[in-house]
Amino acid sequence: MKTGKRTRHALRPERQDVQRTPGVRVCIVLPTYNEAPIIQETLARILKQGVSLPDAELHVLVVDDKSPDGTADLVRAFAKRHARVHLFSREGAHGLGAAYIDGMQRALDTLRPDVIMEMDADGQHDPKYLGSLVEAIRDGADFAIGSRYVPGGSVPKGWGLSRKLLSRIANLYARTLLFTFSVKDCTGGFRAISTKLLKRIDLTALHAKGYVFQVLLLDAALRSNAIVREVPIAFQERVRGESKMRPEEMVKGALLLLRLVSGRHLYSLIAPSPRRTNLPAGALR
Ligand SMILES: Nc1nc2c(ncn2[C@@H]2O[C@H](COP(=O)(O)OP(=O)(O)OP(=O)(O)O)[C@@H](O)[C@H]2O)c(=O)[nH]1
Ligand SMILES: [Mg+2]
Repeated sequence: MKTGKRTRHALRPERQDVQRTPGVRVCIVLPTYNEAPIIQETLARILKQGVSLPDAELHVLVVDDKSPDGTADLVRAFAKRHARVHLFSREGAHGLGAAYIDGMQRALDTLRPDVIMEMDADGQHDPKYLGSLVEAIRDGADFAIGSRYVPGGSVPKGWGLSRKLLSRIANLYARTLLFTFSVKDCTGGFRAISTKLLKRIDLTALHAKGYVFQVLLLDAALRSNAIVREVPIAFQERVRGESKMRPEEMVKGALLLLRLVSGRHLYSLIAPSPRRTNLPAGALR
């Protein structure tokens, strides 16, 4: 992608030295909460698309938080017929971020993927984009974002002005706090991430049970010098089931982000940076 103006988190240019990986294991981590009306259809669409991914072995790990509507039973039944679909039924507290953190760790430990993907189970993320997201990683990116806000990307036509504005404002807020204006979509949840990068990130240190996890994971990736690339997607309307996004969770997420990031900025102001000391550079290592 174009690097645009240099920011503190300016994206590094595409690596020239990266060899295209010959074959990849991809694991989609698919969080679900009350997605019984659509989960089997989503899984079938993913597997159908997976067949056409060149040289890729695609697995799906559904991470369900004891959905009262029986989502897990439907996944279990589906997984009996499809060996590459797996169910992880989480106990205890739920939340999108917590489900991703546990799910990614489970995927890394048990499925040994080269690429981990994030995706919604509710049909809003069209599996037709799986190929371009995986390709972006195979071509040298560490973190590929299915982006609604780059040319060619879009939000659902049915969204009213207030929904569009809310999404834009949330994104602008995140980009400003992260100081990362070269990434256009910081809040979306359709992504491919190289395992190499994920292993450099301490997932348990991301203080995010809820939706703000998406922003904090991107932040952690940028701080690990990830090469980020955005791939345009048309984000679909939810056709069945109900949104779990609650206004109070958005407010809580926004405040948490402010607290974490401003705390960090404050710390970098008061803590001596290597450049401000007169020790030789190597002495601090
Ligand atoms: N395991 C788990 N999954 C969740 C939880 N909350 C949401 N999800 C799943 O995360 C995905 C995204 O949630 P949505 O409620 O659709 O959020 P959204 O797509 O950002 O918002 P809408 O556009 O309003 O649908 C869906 O697959 C949900 O089932 C949770 O607490 N635990
Ligand atoms: Mg949704």
